[in-house]
Amino acid sequence: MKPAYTKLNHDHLQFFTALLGESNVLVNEEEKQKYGRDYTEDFLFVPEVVLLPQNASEISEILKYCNNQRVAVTPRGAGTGLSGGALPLYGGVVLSTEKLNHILAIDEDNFQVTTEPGVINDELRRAVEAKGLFYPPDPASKGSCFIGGNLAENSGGPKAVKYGVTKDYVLNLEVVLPNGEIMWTGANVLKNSTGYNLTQLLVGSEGTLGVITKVVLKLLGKPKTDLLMMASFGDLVSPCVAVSRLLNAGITPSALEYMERNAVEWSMRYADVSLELENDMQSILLIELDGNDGEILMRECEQIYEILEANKCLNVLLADTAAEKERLWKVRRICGEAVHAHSVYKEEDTVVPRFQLPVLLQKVKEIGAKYGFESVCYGHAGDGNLHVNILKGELDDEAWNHTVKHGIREIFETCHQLGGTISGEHGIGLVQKEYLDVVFNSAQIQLMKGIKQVFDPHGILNPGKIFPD
Ligand code: 2HG
Ligand code: ZN
Repeated sequence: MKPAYTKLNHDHLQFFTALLGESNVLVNEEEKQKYGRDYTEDFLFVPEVVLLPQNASEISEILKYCNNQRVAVTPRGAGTGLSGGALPLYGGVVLSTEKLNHILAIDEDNFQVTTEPGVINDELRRAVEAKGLFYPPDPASKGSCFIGGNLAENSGGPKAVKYGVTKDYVLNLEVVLPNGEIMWTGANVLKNSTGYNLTQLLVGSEGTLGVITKVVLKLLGKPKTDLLMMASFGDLVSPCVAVSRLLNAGITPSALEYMERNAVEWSMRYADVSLELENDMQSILLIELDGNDGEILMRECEQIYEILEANKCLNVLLADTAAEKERLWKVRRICGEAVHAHSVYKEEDTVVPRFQLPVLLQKVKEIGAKYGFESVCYGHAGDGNLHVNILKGELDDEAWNHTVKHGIREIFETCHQLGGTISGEHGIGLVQKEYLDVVFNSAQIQLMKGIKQVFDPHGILNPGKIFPD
């Protein structure tokens, strides 16, 4: 049964205007439409109002009021998400965190940064780098996505293979609960065995348990140098085999990114970058090494050459300037946008233990052939995290809306059988919730729903996400 939420009326809008000021309450249709989309497929869910609070106490007042009035509230970062997490399914309020956009303190002694959620990932990274510090998680959309969205989805990115994902850097959160209560979840320390770990429960909870208003992140020292190689292969799976060999040889690259040919070509065209590709190239692997000693990296690079050669590599290019590295990275980072520009598509964020990646890749293609769809794959080979982009192409609406879903289910069942799961870094949100039963039984889903009930008994916060209808 769908929950019934209160529709907003004049009194509600007046309350919001008195609290936030007119300019922070958006009711204009065109503006509301902008907040009704994210990067997920071509969905549009228009909210009844968009609120732009500036601090935790305003967010507390909004949530307290909406909780009492049973108004649906959908928190939103930059709207770059790929699982529909920021879409206001039931209308109501979109609560944008864009005005909580300050880096509050960089603690150079303790290697920590305290920031608000509306800061862009790359701005934070650059601010700490200016002090010789390093915040590794760098999703492809780092130039526009917010730290708050990264926290909500537990985002990864290319550096995860060496440095881990967002959750590995979160020490403490200030969060506003649906009843308006403001609290810190942990402590600004590197070790903590004090009670349940509310901090990590909130990370990756997709804005369904509370609104994060501040975060304390752990930092590292900035590596002094890096190397980038592009290896091309004449088939689809050899790069994934090479990845395992390379890691087994004791080398831990700071990125191991996979792209199949179509992804490379479409991204080159979309980004206006030209690379020389061999005629028989079917896939590429980007390999980045980082560290403090260039000579050590060069030695590892030679070792990598040997491993690649032994694993059906056609050619290796070593990017020798910053501009060349940037060009290669641009092609990889823009994949999602390039595919989006090419065709309507559904994005599946599959993840398996990395040794199983060749098996997954082959199964994805077989399942595509069985159900009649084409896919373009790219992703984080070092993490076993493959983004499977299923293209609408020539498929009719019936096939797109129904048949393809059976294929997606089969892909997810394959992930599960291989010891993996249905999202590595994009979240369940709206688009994957109907497949949650592939990886969780009803006892597990009930346990999670129970947690949601404790935090949000009236179900006002980001309704319609994660759990199947
Ligand atoms: C990718 O690997 C990303 O291309 C896209 O997962 C997600 O950064 C993003 O928004
Ligand atoms: Zn990714």
